[in-house]
Amino acid sequence: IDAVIPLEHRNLWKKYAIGEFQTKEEFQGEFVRHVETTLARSLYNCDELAAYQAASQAIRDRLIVAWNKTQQKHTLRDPKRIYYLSLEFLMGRAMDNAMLNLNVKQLTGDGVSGFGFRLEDLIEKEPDAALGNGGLGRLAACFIDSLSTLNYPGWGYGLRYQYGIFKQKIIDGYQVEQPDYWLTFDNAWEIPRTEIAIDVMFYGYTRKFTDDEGKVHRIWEGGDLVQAVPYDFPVPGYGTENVNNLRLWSSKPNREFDFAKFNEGAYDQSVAEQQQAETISAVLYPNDNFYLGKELRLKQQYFWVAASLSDIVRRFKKSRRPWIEFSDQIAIQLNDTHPTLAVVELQRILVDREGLDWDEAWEIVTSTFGYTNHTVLPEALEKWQVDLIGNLLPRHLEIIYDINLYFLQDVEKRFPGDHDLLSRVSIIEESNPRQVRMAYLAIIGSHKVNGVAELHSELIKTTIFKDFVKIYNEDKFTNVTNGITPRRWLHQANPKLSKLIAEKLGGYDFLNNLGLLKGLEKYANDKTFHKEWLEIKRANKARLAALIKSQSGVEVDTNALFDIQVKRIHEYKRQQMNIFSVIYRYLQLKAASPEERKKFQKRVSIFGGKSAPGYYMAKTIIKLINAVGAVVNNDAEIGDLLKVVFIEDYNVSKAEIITPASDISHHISTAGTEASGTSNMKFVLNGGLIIGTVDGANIEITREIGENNIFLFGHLAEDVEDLRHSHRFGHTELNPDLQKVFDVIESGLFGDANIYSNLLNSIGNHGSDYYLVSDDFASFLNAQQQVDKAYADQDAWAQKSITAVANMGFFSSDRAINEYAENIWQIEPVPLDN
Ligand code: GPW
Repeated sequence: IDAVIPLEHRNLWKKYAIGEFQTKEEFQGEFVRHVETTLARSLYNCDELAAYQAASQAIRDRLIVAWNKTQQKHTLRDPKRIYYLSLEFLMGRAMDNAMLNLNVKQLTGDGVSGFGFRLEDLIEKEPDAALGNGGLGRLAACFIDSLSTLNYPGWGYGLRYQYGIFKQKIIDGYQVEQPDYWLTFDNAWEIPRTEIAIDVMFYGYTRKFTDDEGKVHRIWEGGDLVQAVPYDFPVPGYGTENVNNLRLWSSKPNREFDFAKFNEGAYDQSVAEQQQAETISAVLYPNDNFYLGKELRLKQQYFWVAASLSDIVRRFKKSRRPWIEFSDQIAIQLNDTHPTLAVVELQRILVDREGLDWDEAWEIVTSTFGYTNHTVLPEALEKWQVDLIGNLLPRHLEIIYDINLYFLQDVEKRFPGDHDLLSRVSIIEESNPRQVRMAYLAIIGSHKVNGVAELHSELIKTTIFKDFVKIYNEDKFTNVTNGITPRRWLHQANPKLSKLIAEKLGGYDFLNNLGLLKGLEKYANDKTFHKEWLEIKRANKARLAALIKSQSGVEVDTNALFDIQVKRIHEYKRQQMNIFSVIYRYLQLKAASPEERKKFQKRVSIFGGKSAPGYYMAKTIIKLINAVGAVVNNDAEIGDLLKVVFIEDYNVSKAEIITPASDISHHISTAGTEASGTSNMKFVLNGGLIIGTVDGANIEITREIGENNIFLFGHLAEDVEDLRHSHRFGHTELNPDLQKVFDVIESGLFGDANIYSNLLNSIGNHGSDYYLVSDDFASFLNAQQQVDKAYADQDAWAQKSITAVANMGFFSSDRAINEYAENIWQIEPVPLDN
């Protein structure tokens, strides 16, 4: 590259290359320039929003310079790259994270205060990039943070939804959804790349033809074209110059869209088509752990997959390597089955467009992809109707049938005569209507399949993918336990705790090497340290109390035990069990004498989370929580002994306030249902203890931090099937304490009892109690008692909390990404220098 650019040009370029601001004054210069030119404003109308925008532009400039260097280095070295395909990236805010990662937060704060602004206020002006539902989307965000921090050459590919996850309002106790149009103001954190538009086809037909050598081909043609335009989001690493890329696609009408109609004067019709094209990337589907077979969602999946693969293949072809080297250069990870069409698309590109033989192409495909499964819940597994795929993507359906044919032929050879096996593992489910089992396609099209916590990875091998373990060898299936980025979830969310830890450990190295937290263990019995530790917790509780007060008007006592459950609302996550136990506590308080009441531990029971708009049962749970709050919080007799709060519109930026403020948090899914959970890790890392079932990553957390430092309860995964069976065939009485709770709900204490009848009937009253609320209730109440007892001894509590934090090193997303890199992707970091 150097050779083709004349020396004089290079020197001139170097002379004017953008310098990076190093001081407060240099930052201020950039700030003023951006207010005046980028925003076209002046000293006299630079409000807080403008100040946020100018500051973010200045920081973005630095990111872009580092981004350019990183990409240039990767182009020259041409290392093996990892592409992480995820329909969700729940990034949250960018500015605070960028300042911390670039180590310019202090000088930026000083810089803006020179103009009379407070940095905290500017940070608050940024809307969350809420392009995800919950854990799966946030995991993708933590993973790309780690990819950058660890200097791996890795890109994320996703969709640039114009509307992220809806905003939740609570009106009269009910969830009301409002659109999240997050792009109202210019977004400094994205770079449009309108010059790289890619055409994506839908519908059309396939045609067979024979070439000169007599070879038969099939091609796809005659469909509608939509353009995919990339927007790049720089992803800075911490403590490194490395800045990777998150490329999100936006749909635009094709350049050559119906000009004929336009000229004929049918403006309206041609514009309608244009709008349809733009619809594809318009909105994130708001379902978590739930599959909905909508055509527009399938269009989103193919649109994103086709654009991403076209981009990846184009980059590969620039290197002029032979196809056989494709998987030496490229690894692609499928974040759940949402991008599984990528398997089919790559096979189509290689066979139909590049002319490779089927087998040669298939070898490349399967050595390129890895598939991560995130759930065993049957209602979450994607199964697209054959006809829907055949209509939208006719050539892909043919390829799916061929993949299935060759796969089943192999199985038949190895297990002759086992026709049950063949129908069980067929990609096509012969139901009415017929369906494509996307998880099976993903397994067959990948060289590695992983679950996201040990128990979960065992469960997929023994339940939903059992037959595939028999067909392939066992080591196609592996585990990579999830992790979280300590940069956002400790350093950014909890600066006080991060600072205290740094003081004890002699620096911030633990943010790049979380195992160093182990060094805190020697302070676990240090009473002076306990005081500092608890004081920070108190300050974080005060920060949350202020948020609660400003949002709901409820005043909470920071001396009370803060008890938190924030996550998507789901029957399997059992917020209903939690609120039932809160009602039980309220009944006990009411029944107690004033003297006895004084012995109760004060609690604030805090809930937050969104329900899918169409999930009736989850919405009922939200209503019940709010109704209980309305009664309890206004009961003068109870006062500060118990408060019940629902924080509306739980999102990443609120999680950054909520997580550090917890004393105890709930991770109480029915055993075997929560694949991993990641908020459990965030809470413990911030010095909160957890009450949890023997499920998902709770199990490994227990192993790391010690069983004395966690409150486990409930039936084990291995017992769940039997219990469900006994519900169906035996007669099971409701747990008597739970019965008391149901009685008071039915008495109308929390409003019209009819509102709750379906919820209660799903558990009692011969309901199936599929999630074992009644079976686990006694053990749950007992665990709550243990929590109260333990909290009464604050030194013993601090000791547990410190010991737990000291042993959380394993749950860094850096560890998870290193495992993926080594065992699945076979990629190496690209060093910074030379
Ligand atoms: F159903 N998860 C999620 F598997 O947040 F696709 N949304 C989803 O739609 C799915 C999974 C899916 C979560 C799991 O529920 C959680 O246990 C896990 O920690 C997280 O994915 C990241 O692996």
